[in-house]
Amino acid sequence: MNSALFTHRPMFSIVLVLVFAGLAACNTDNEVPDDSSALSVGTPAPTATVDPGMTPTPVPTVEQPGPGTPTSTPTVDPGSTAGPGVGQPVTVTPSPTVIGQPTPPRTPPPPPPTPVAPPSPTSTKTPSAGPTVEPEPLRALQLERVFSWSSPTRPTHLAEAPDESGRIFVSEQSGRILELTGDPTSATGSERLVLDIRLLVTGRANEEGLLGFALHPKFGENGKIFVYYSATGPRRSIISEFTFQPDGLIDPGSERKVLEVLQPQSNHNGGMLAFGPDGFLYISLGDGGGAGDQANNAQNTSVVLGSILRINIDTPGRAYSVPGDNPFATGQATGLGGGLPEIWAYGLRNPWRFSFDMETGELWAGDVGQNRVEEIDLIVRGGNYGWRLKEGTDCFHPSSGCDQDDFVEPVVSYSHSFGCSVSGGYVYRGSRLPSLHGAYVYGDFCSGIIWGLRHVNGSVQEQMVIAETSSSIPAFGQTLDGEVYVLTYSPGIFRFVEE
Ligand SMILES: [Ca+2]
Repeated sequence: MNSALFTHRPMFSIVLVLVFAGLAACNTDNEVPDDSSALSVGTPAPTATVDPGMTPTPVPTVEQPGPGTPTSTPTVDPGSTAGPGVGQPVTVTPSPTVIGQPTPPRTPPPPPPTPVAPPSPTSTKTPSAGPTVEPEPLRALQLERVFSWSSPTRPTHLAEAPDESGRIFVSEQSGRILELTGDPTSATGSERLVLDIRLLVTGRANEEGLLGFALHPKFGENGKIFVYYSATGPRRSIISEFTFQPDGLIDPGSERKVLEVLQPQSNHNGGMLAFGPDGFLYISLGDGGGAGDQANNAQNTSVVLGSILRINIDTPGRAYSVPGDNPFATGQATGLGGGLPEIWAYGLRNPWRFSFDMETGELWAGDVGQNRVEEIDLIVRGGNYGWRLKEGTDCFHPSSGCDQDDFVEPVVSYSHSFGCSVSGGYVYRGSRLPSLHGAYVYGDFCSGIIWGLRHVNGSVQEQMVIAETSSSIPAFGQTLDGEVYVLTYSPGIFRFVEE
């Protein structure tokens, strides 16, 4: 049954108000979402469902920026000193097969993000049974092109099917998903188009499009894939389920809409989808766009904008249900002390990419800043990440004297001297690179800088620039063996290598 779209009525109203308020005049800012947070991993996925309390209503649409995507207007926020906005046409130096090779150090050298008091770890997930790797100190790495026969255009995500098939998929912002087959390091392989919904997806703006996808944890049994895309009439974000056919292709006619969210502006759409170790689907949504979150959506828990949501999509007969242990599962959408039941964490500006540490279950996110600071967060249940009162560790609104006590501080942050739009990555759990094992890898869309961050027992133990590229880096991907891949506009997909 195709149906069930929803928008909480309160939000629907607010969105409409925003639309008519003519926020179009807002500056465009560069932002990229990221992921963060420590989920209570290891806890049995509650199957109890709490009625969201919302009846499926015609879902309004909203748009969000693509990877590091710029706002509806592909213009760089005048206030930004950084490079081109994410997702914008960025001048990329034709990259050789290997990027990151003898690259002259940039000036000024990227300063290590400022370590900030990290949120207390809440993850308790049992480490997965994998090869035991003794971590070595972080070191500079090179980037080697892989899947050399494939050059996805404006890639947004890469993931491996969570079964034994070894199937790897990569999405393009325009609305296509490709399957890559073959040894990543071999000279030959194949690329197959498995889904093309370009006619459903709008890409009018830099931050809109097919922004993310997630394969169902039981993909091997049900062949389900969830896709996040932007649509028009009205402008909205749609999260839909599709099903693979026996021939290995996704049936475009199998769409079942799970959630629709009106978007007042074309930028700040979040767009990441991922299943947590608890089996629930997590969804990132930006603050609604424009600049400065003029409507204060991120701090308003009666709207889903500026949040990471957590829902149970395995609910027979319903589009989805809300896990009983969501922070506002039994609350009312009244703001103070309550909120929409789908919200897992809020106070986020544009959490473009987030991911779960496949060993600890912690939820890492990169939240794209406004004009000055990019941040990496560990997302915890019910956490308020501070936007728009704070941008990273700085006060934003008000510009001084902002509340310093009630927000979860970033794990690390960096100024726009080193980029302009953070692309959250993954914790490397592969066995090939001991120096990267257990380190969270993230980058900046605008500067092409990639950092490694080792966070141990709630503290930043190590952090350094592990690679510098001349490419826009919209996102990273990870395969089941823990390897981390770098998606670029160079074009091409890369992996880290030593020496
Ligand atoms: Ca923040």
